[in-house]
Amino acid sequence: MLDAFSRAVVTADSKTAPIGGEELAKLREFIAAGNRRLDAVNAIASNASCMVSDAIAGMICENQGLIQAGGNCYPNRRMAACLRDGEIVLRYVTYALLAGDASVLDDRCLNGLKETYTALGVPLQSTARAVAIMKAQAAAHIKDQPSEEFAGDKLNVMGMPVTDDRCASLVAEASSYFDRVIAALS
Ligand code: PEB
Ligand code: PEB
Repeated sequence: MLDAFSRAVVTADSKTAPIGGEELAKLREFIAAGNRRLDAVNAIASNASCMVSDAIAGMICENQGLIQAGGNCYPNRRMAACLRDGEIVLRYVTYALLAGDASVLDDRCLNGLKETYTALGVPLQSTARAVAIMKAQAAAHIKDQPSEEFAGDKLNVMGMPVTDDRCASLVAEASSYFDRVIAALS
């Protein structure tokens, strides 16, 4: 498992080069933006249970066969496994966002997941849809701009200090981890 720092070391070592100016500049930026990164992780983690249940509910709203006999969220045992899996995926995305590197997600969550799902008959497209909803939710929560339209009375604004760009680079980075999950299941 790597983070932004160990990744820089491994990359430099593979080139038998010292850690160069550009790599150091990237790490300097990683540190300078560290507090907003922690806020982004906290924004997701603090809303995780609402996000997961909403994402799985949204996936089911769009494909109600999932909760009918023969669907992969039927009976309750499978519904529970599905909610649990949504929570696991979201948790590993937050680890990757904290570390600034996708390896923890790749190695400990995505490695073999498609094969496992295929063997169990878990529908990959529905899983990808739930992950895509979580991607939209995470972006809204990192920006601290979740809308009432989707949240109703569960709306949770963290009240974080707001930057001009609403942490656009962290939104993009988090989105790339969700895209990685979707790509691994396609
Ligand atoms: C991966 N998921 C399931 C299993 C495993 C995982 C290993 C089999 C064992 C079990 O049931 O616990 N576990 C999970 C994961 C890690 C891990 C990601 C990473 C560290 O250790 N069904 C749906 C939806 C989807 C779903 C599309 C999004 O219709 C999930 C939720 N996963 C689902 C279901 C099962 C499962 C197991 C329903 C149970 C399948 C079954 O028993 O028939
Ligand atoms: C499911 N939720 C969101 C989206 C969908 C759902 C389809 C849009 C995803 C996208 O853009 O691709 N929609 C929902 C659902 C049905 C449906 C269950 C069933 C009929 O059609 N916001 C908060 C809470 C947290 C939350 C803490 C409620 O403040 C969730 C739990 N859902 C949330 C967020 C978004 C969202 C989308 C933050 C992102 C969009 C936004 O807030 O504007």
